[in-house]
Amino acid sequence: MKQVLQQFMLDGQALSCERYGDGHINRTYLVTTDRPRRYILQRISRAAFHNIPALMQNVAAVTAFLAARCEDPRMSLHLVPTREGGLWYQDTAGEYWRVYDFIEDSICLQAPETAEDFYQSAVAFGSFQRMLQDFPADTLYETIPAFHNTPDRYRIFHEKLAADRLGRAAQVQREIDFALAHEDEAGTLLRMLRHGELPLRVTHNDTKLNNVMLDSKTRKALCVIDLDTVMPGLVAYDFGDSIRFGAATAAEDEQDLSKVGLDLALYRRFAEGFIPACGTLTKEEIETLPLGAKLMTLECGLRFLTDYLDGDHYFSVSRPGHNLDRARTQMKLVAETERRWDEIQRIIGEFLP
Ligand code: ADP
Ligand code: GN1
Ligand code: MG
Repeated sequence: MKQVLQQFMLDGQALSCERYGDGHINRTYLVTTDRPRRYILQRISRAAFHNIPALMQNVAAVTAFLAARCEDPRMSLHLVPTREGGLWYQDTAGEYWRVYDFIEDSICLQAPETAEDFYQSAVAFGSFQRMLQDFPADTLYETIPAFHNTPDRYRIFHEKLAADRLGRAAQVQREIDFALAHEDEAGTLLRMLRHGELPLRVTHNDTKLNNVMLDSKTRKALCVIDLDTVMPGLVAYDFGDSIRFGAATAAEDEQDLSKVGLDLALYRRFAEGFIPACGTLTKEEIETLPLGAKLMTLECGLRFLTDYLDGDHYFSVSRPGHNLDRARTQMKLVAETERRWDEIQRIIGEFLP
């Protein structure tokens, strides 16, 4: 790791470099130095991203755009260049590395401790979306093509199911049946987009609570992180993915499904923060937020199940059956969303113009 760190313009000598955080995609390290400065070092996932130089151009453009609009430097991510002035370093094994300033005096939560924490994350993601309204969307490279194209996720699921490389399908017939029973509705948002009923915006696309930092003293929203999937998308994706993760009553990988439900007070609190912070949303955009929550949860469950069938190549796992446990919580959440659909619609209805 020393050799990797030497490539970057760090302030001072690196003293330690340890695994950090709970992301499922990149390999993240916290770097301390002999100065007060700390850094985040990341090995960018080659399983997830197939053109990392183009991804890094996106990240550099988005961070520069946001930094110009935020008065506090802790409010946007800051990339540390390599000694040659580059955005990343590629090692002899072909792995790509990047370094960010560590966002000091901040917290990153795996679940909201209070409804106010979740509200603050909603303000952060809504403001992020609003600030990027003037970003030139056509300059963004699509880091993961068809990322939230749920029908395309089904296409891949069918492929992996047919291959059944590890012979796992027979043991997960219930989950497969659940996925298949929901396939018909997977294309609803994309159909609306195609018919011109919803605008394409620049969205974050991975709005988990642990992709936002809150100020540890004020506990106010500070900075949105994990910008690898910033691409054109629908506002319902960002609303939906936040609800999927943060309004759930249990962790994404909870094994006791009786604990997995949807907290509608948190759902409402998120809407209260997110919708006004986005600025101008159309009536149709607001109306599709509940569907965004349902489809993002369905899609995520399907992706976990697909990765389980394929041998756990994509998401980091730390125990056997981890992706299957995750798929099960998402499916339970979809079922809960359906059971409470009228209440959910009513809540969002209160925000219609
Ligand atoms: P992944 O794509 O694997 O989720 P992230 O970029 O989200 O990777 O980073 C993983 C975790 O590392 C985050 O959830 C957060 O806890 C921490 N982290 C990432 N960047 C920073 C930063 N600049 N300052 C402080 N913590 C960070
Ligand atoms: C991944 O990178 P991370 O852990 O913030 C994934 C998201 C999933 C999420 C499920 C690039 O997010 O799409 O919703 O796991 N990111 C990518 O927890 O695939
Ligand atoms: Mg992350």
